[in-house]
This record gives sequence, C-alpha cells and structure tokens, in this order.
Amino acid sequence: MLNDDSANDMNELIVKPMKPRDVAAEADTVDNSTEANSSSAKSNVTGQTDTAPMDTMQPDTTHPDSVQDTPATDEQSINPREIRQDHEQRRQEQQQRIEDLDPELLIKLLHEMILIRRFEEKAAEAYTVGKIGGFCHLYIGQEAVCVGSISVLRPDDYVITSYRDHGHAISKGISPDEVMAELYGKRGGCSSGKGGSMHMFSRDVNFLGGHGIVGGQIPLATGVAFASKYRSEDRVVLCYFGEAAVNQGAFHESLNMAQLYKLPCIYICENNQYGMGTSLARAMSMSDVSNKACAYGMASEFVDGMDILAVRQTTERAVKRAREENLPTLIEVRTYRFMGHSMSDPGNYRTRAEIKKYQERDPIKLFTDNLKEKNIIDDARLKEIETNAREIAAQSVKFAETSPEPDAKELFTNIMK
Ligand SMILES: Cc1ncc(C[n+]2csc(CCOP(=O)(O)OP(=O)(O)O)c2C)c(N)n1
Ligand SMILES: [Mg+2]
Repeated sequence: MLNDDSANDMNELIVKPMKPRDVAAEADTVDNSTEANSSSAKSNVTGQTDTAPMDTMQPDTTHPDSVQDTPATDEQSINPREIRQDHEQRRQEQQQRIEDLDPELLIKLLHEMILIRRFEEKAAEAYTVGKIGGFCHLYIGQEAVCVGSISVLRPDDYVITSYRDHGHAISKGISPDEVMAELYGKRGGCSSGKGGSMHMFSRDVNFLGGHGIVGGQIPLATGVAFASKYRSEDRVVLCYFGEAAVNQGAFHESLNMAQLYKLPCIYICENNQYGMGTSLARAMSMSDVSNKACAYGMASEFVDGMDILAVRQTTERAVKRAREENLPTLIEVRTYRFMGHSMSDPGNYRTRAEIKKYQERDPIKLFTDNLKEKNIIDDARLKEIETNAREIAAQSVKFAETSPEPDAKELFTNIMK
C-alpha cells in the first residue's frame, strides 16, 4: 500500500473496478521494482533508454509550463508473488496476439516504436542544449498507443491530437526529418518551422495537428468526421487527447453530437494519469473515463496502453464500427509518461519508485521480449532495428541543423487578417 495522501490518491485511482479485459491494469496496485533488475537486463533496446534522458535533463522551473504540485512521496511496498502473476499474465496475453499476426508486420511495429523513442531522446538532447526552444512535451512511454492504433488506418483516414504529438506525426507518415526540423523552427519543418513542437501538421498525410488548447482538437475531429460522412467518403478520424481534456465541455458536446449524428470518429483518451502535475484522482469526480460514453449511448472500450497489440486490436474493432456503420467509439487507453509533463517539469509530484514501476512495463520492452520468445526476432535482427532507428534519428538532427531559418516575410503568411 502507498503511504501518504498523494500516494493514496494514486492508489484510489488505480484500484478502481475494471472490466474483465482490463485485468492487467489492476496489477497497478503492486510495485514492480524487484522485477526491474531482472527485466531490464533482458533487453538491450530499453536498457539504454531508462537512464539517458531522465538524468541529463535540467528542468527550467521558471518556465511558464513548469509544474509544481505534491512533493515526492515514499517507496511503495512490494509483493513479489503478485508481481510475477502480473508479468506472466501480460506476457501470455501479448504472446497469444502475436500468434495471429504476420511477423513482418510485428517487426515493423517494433521498429516504429523504437524509432519514436530514439527520435525523442535526440529531441530531448537538442532541447537541453538550447537548440530547440518553446514548449516540448515528450511521448516517451506512450509509444504503443500511437503506433498500435494508427497501424490499422488507411492513408486517407485522419489523425488529430494534442501538443504531445511527435509520435503520432511520425506514425501517420510525416518524416522524422520534417518533425525534427519543425522542432528546431526551421523551414524544412512540416509546418515550415512556424508551429514548433505542439503544431505538427501535414495535409498530405491527413495529419491535422498538433493542438495546444487542451481538448481543442475534440470538436475539430467531430467536424472532420461530419465532413467525411457528409461527402460519403468512408474516412475515419482518430482523435487523441489526455484524460485532463475529458473535463472540458467540448469533450461532452462532441460525444453527444457524434453519437446523435452517427459520425465515424474514434475518441482515444490517452490516460497517462496526470494532467501536468495533478493526478487524475484529484481532478476528476468519476475517473473511469471509458464509462463516460454511457451518457451518450456510445460504444466504449478500455485497454492496456503498454500492450501495443491490445491497442491495435481495440482500435481495429472501433475502425470497423466507424467505417461500416458510421458509429463513434470512446477508447480509454491506460498508459504512463516516463518523462515530465514537458521539458520544463521538475516532476516533484510523483516518486521515482512510481516512475520505475511503470518503466518496468515499458511497452517496447514487453514487445521485444515477447517477439524474442516467440522467435520472431533474434538478437542480430534487434540490433539491426536499433541501429537503423538511431541512424534515422541522428539524420533528422542533421537535416534540422542544416535546414534554413524561415524567411522573415513568413511572419505575415498563414495568419488571420
Ligand atoms: C484550455 C487549456 N487549459 C489549460 C491549459 C494548460 N495545460 C497544458 S497541458 C495541460 C494538462 C493536460 O493534461 P492531459 O490532457 O491529461 O494530457 P497530457 O499532458 O497528460 O498528455 C494543461 C492544463 C491549456 N493548454 N489549455
Ligand atoms: Mg494526462
């Protein structure tokens, strides 16, 4: 059990009743730290990830995006038996899903997750030395969500998300070069260097942003789904947002309209359990997000966001419902961000033990270990994937650094007059 007020908030949040499919999330009540040592030793892929950015980042606590809340809490108790059961269950569930899928697809999914991880580590480095300015919200820990869900889309389907958008942009098909150049504010960026981290955009690949207003993208997605239906295009919209956006009126108005008008929109709540420095339990009266769909008679699902194949399967069902029946779905994906809210977050509101517990469930590590166990990849192939991802990430930095600054006259283009 956790042992102070803020920790109790967290505990209350994670032991809420789950639907049968969600058993994996129930194990959040135990600490995995004993597993930490054995599991990180198993993988080269994530072993290098765990320490690098966490230790090198120096948060700017004077930044307006800096978050301060509850002070750090103590260690949590450990129940090795529950930890083993939890790990075993997660392992078995994903291995069953692996059996149903084409090995090359599985490898592609792993490659994409690793690429996004390495890309963001490079972005963090560049931010730390002042080459990237402004806001920068990393997605590290949540990669299974965008990669798993976007993998079931057609290229002409739409994706729209919040400011935590680097992973979604890459998954939807914007090149890492263009995403990195956008982070650098350079002309080669996908928004010509005028948007920065929070405003990735590409009409070519139907990626409609990158939005800084919490929940602002939800009514936009609803409108895009309306347009798709109105034009009989059978294109679906994946709309991502954090759990804090669920408290916005725009979320409720959008779900009501989407169900009423039968729109092909899939609302994906990436519940990483914190809105800046505030835990979900302190901000939401009824924290079962997927249940909120009941108020609108909408289909809903809850899924473990650390299992890429579970996310993929759930989204596949929702896409079918949207494409074939013009019906929306609310999906709650339980996930966790390993880094601060943004690069300026000193992270005083959660313990190292809590972060470590979730790092043990790293979606890349779970998937890598399972693919190895099922003989889909071996160490040599994994090394190849890792090397390739690092090369692409390094190349994106070169591209961004050599890309020209936007022309001064660009200050007066693409603005409302
Ligand atoms: C309308 C609005 N209110 C407040 C903010 C400041 N703000 C930026 S991010 C954030 C937290 C959002 O958390 P969540 O929706 O859970 O997404 P996460 O950052 O966890 O991905 C807040 C309150 C904002 N950008 N927009
Ligand atoms: Mg959140």
